[in-house]
Amino acid sequence: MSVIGFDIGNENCVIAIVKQRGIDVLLNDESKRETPAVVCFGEKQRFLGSAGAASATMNPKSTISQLKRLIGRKFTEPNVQNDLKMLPFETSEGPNGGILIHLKFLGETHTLTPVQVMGMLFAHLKDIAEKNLETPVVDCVIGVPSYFTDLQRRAYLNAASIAGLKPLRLMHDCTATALSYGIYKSDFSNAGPTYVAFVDIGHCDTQVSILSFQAGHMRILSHAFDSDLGGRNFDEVLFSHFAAQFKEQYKIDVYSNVRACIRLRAACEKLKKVLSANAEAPLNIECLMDEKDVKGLIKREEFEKLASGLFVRISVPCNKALLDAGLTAGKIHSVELVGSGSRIPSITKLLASLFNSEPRRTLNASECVARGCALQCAMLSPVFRVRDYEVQDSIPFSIGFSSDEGPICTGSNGTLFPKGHPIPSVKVLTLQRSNLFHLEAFYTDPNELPAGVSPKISCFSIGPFQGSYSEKAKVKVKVQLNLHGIVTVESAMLIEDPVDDSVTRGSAHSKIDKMEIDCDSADSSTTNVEGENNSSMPSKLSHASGDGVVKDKASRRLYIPISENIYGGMTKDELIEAQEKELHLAQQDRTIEQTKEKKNALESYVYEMRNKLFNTYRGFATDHEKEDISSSLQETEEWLYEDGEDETENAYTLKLENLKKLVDPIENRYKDGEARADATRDLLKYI
Ligand code: ATP
Ligand code: K
Ligand code: MG
Repeated sequence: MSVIGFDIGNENCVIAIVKQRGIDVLLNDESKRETPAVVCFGEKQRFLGSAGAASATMNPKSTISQLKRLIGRKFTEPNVQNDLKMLPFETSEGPNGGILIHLKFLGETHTLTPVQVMGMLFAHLKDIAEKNLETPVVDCVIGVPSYFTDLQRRAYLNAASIAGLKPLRLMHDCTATALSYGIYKSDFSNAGPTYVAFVDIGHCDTQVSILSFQAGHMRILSHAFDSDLGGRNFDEVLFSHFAAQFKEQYKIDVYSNVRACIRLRAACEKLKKVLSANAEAPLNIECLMDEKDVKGLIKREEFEKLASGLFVRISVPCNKALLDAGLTAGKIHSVELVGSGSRIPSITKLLASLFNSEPRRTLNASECVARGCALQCAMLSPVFRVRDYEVQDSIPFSIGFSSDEGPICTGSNGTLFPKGHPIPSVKVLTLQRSNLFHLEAFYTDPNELPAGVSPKISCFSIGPFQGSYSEKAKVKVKVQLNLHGIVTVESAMLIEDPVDDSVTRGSAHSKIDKMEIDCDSADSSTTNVEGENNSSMPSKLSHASGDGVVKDKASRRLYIPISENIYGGMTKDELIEAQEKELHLAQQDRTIEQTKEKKNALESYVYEMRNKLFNTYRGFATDHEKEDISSSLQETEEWLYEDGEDETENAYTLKLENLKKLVDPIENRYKDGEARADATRDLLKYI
């Protein structure tokens, strides 16, 4: 069983694997270490990853990219609408407020969710890994941005499950980076923690995390981000600049032409990369539109001026991360810069002045997330032995719960897991209920969330209760913030007290209720929270006094059924349907691939035999045979270019078999002849 780490970027994906001696990054079909996050629906088959990116300009309307931007988001979010304007494929609002992607494929219209398309990408990455390793790949750890909501995390898990993967953990990108940094380092002082800032600037986002390292242990102090600022924003600055320039200079409006937009954007990205290493860069695009060739030039200084607003924005999450970590720049031992978007030279300058220390590039900027994920996967897998190393991560958003009877008063605004709370964590709520009730999970502070994100998370129905309770019974609900950073209700239990022989069941209950009501009135809460496996919360927030009864060994516990409704999420049936659809599409692609292979095999057989017939096999066939075979080869060749151009796998196989029937006797004669000649030679040797 192999352990794998995936970095699913908005632009590039990286696959890393732990080997006995270290970590390797796997190469894709094109021997590249990064695989574009693109799924293209071609004329007959899907093209995934590198092949997808290669077909993008040919099939703009059916090439799906920037999935990370779309997954688990609402169609009407302003940021989503902005992104969709730049993407050439067709979309609409789904029944649950999500995004639907519409495209034509194999003569049918398909409606897909971003989760389904992400599932295809995962399946492709799984495929690359399996081809490399020649073993099935299931267990994995997947990198996610720290700002991902509960819904987006669940969406990644669903996409992975569509592909047949089992994520052992969704790991925050910067935490993965920090793990690949910290686990090998042995020079942390024992005197106290070493603080390191990680800045990851990717294609669409900027993430900053501050960590505290000690021997054998790393802890996240803060996660900050701009979920809407990455390399692509710099491309856009160049794009608008040249679009305006070309409008004036060449009288063309690239915005009116989808293909011209794609080509100019791609050229601007290249230009930006050239400017990272050169003081100026030229832009030349032939036949951009209206049969006009365009030319331009830009100096690095001018680019920096155009992008000055973006540089200012990078400092915002950096300062936020320091503030949330409770540290000043002077306390930061080093700043590690990763993500390929960070290769713009001015970014290094900016960070140097902000943190008062020159940023370092100790890690491989494009591979560190995947490598860290692979390491974490090895640590979580029972098959691998990895040195003991503790990774303590935290959630970036405060999460609270409310029930039908109003907010569950714990922290401020009903917060149960405050921002910065460790992952994973469990808390137990003690409630008084007489039958089925609901618990709502929500983000308690909208200001912490990326703009436009809904604070609603999920609703859990707890019940019905077995038996009837005329008065409120004590219910213990175990709420979990799991390793993926997702909140769930783990279990709900009805606590029945031991029935004293002399007391009836009903009266035993009213006795407890009274005690709980006493405690409720003391702090106007019907809730009692216990922190289980973390120490940062007081173990009791309300004055519980019924403890003696609950802890009584003889009390009975009855499990109460729980059902969950994830706002904007997928149902189990939808997931199964998506898995079946993916299997079907993958099978279709495989059939097309096999058909291509069979067609190629037939084609090369024709050429090979024509050649051999007049050379190698010349002396082994009669003139009549040669004529016969020759014309069959000719016929097959013509068929291949006409009626047989687009045939089934079976048709090609059959043609090949028919040709072989004619050629095999001659090939056999030739082989016999060769064998006899060999035998004669051997014999001569011994004479
Ligand atoms: P994200 O992390 O946002 O999901 P990602 O992980 O796919 O995206 P990366 O691969 O880290 O993103 O970075 C891609 C970005 O880096 C692109 O915008 C690309 O243009 C930019 N980039 C790559 N090389 C350079 C360079 N030499 N100079 C400037 N920018 C570069
Ligand atoms: K990446
Ligand atoms: Mg990235």
